[in-house]
Amino acid sequence: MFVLAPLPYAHDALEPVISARTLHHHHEKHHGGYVKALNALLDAVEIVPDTLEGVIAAASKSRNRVLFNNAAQTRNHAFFWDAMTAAPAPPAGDLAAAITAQMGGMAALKTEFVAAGVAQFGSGWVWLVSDAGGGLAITVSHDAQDWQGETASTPLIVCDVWEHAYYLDHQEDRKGFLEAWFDALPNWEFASRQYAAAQGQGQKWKHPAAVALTAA
Ligand code: MN3
Repeated sequence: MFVLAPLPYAHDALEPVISARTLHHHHEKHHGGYVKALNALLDAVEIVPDTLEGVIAAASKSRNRVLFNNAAQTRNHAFFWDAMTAAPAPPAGDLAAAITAQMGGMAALKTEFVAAGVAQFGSGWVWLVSDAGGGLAITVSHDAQDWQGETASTPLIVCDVWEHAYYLDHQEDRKGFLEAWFDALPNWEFASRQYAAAQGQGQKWKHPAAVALTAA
């Protein structure tokens, strides 16, 4: 079974952009709900890969939509929590240089990232990704869809633009949420590690593997 990991920071650590109330609902109820549903679905399947990435790939291949959605949302949320920080530092090193050279700097990157999130119709995710050659791009994915299987790129940061991510704190102002989020919460140290890993230096982020259940 897969486990809902605790948040890597306190529930009030991301205020005021993401309130403790939102984070409790989002982590325990939404993300926790996906994990619970995922485990229930896996109970009914005979062969279960022990990695979540394996489950997502198998569900995608067998067109098991409901399993795919719960597995991908479990993974998307775990990545989202890890790609934020309560103590942000600006991008540094190779990633900072790439943002300047390819995106025209942080202000231009923010404008493009926010615009992509605003233009996303309905629910989904906005990603900053890198290809194996260090090329940066902003992508959006719909609903539970993750970047896997769509492109060969590596995610650096992501923002959840489902309404449950911002409605309690920002109501319908998705643009305001995205702007405040981009300024305050991306973990650029995490993004730098992903950026290096995309180019073969170090390990990419992976969801924790399934844990074995001991028979009661
Ligand atoms: Mn969400």
